[in-house]
Amino acid sequence: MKFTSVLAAGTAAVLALGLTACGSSDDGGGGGTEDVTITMLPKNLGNPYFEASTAGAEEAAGELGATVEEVGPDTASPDAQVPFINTAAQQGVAALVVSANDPTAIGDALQEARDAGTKVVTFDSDTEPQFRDLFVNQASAEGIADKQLELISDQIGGEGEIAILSASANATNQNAWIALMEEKLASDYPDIELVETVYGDDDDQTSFDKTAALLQSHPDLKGIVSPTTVGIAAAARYVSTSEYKGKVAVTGLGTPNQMREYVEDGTVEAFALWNPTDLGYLATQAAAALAAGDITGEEGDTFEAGRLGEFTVGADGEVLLGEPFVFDESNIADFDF
Ligand code: RAM
Repeated sequence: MKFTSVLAAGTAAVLALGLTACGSSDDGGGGGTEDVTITMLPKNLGNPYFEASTAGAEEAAGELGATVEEVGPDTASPDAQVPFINTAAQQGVAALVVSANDPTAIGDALQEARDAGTKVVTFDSDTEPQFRDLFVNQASAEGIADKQLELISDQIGGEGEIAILSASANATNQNAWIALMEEKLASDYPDIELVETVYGDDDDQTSFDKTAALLQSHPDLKGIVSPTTVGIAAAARYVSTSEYKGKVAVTGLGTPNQMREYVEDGTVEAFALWNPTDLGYLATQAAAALAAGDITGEEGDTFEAGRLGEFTVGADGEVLLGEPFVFDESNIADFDF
């Protein structure tokens, strides 16, 4: 897939993901989105993935007349987000948009915020469903798991030892993808053996060190799957200047801006992701629709999400952005996030 250079990268990404601009306006029956206050709470600060999702949140808020403030912890530990949730509730913000570091550890804090009238949207990494009004999911967990297995299998010739370098040990999103990858490996990839799963905590240095340790402990390792943008970038950086370059495949989920140099230098053949800017944009549109009373989060509710068009709430209060997209040498220059 190729795009002309006159297209803005964000637009190119939207087109690549099969999403069309629509420009429709909020026509719901609620009180309007103007002056709605939204707190954006990523897993941790300093991760370019979440910087992109917050940029999408700000874009949506600008269109809606709402305001967004991003806050968050430095580390992606299970309950590090609790004080930020408490503060948002005390401030009486209309909606909280959060990527959870743990499915339950922030549950009580979220419930208190909801009792105080704040709508809660999880995006990227969910909590258990009872703690939030909606989950804006980037792609189906099965689709994300399958895509990463296809990539690693292709890159190691369908056989050999692989390891997983994940984010934090409690992350809802990575753990769901890993569980599905384990199941699918057992049923569909009999010649690939998952020898170890390690956790880099979405911290660059920890992920880098865990990569080194994996390669030392498993001399026959043929590939590393890292379902986190922080992990895959750190693994690729380690491998790119090591004896393993060209011998050990690195794939998983990455941002094009962080991975470009490793695709161009041949360390990485291909990896996947969705558009995190669109994800933040959609989550903010959903939060504003809830806050304005246009939707309640019931299955079947529909809302207009600006340039992304209309979305419908599915089972368990889930809204789906789209499908994962594969980046490789042929298209990586076309993206800027
Ligand atoms: C990291 C985070 C995020 C995840 C991406 C793929 O940025 O762990 O939650 O969705 O990777």
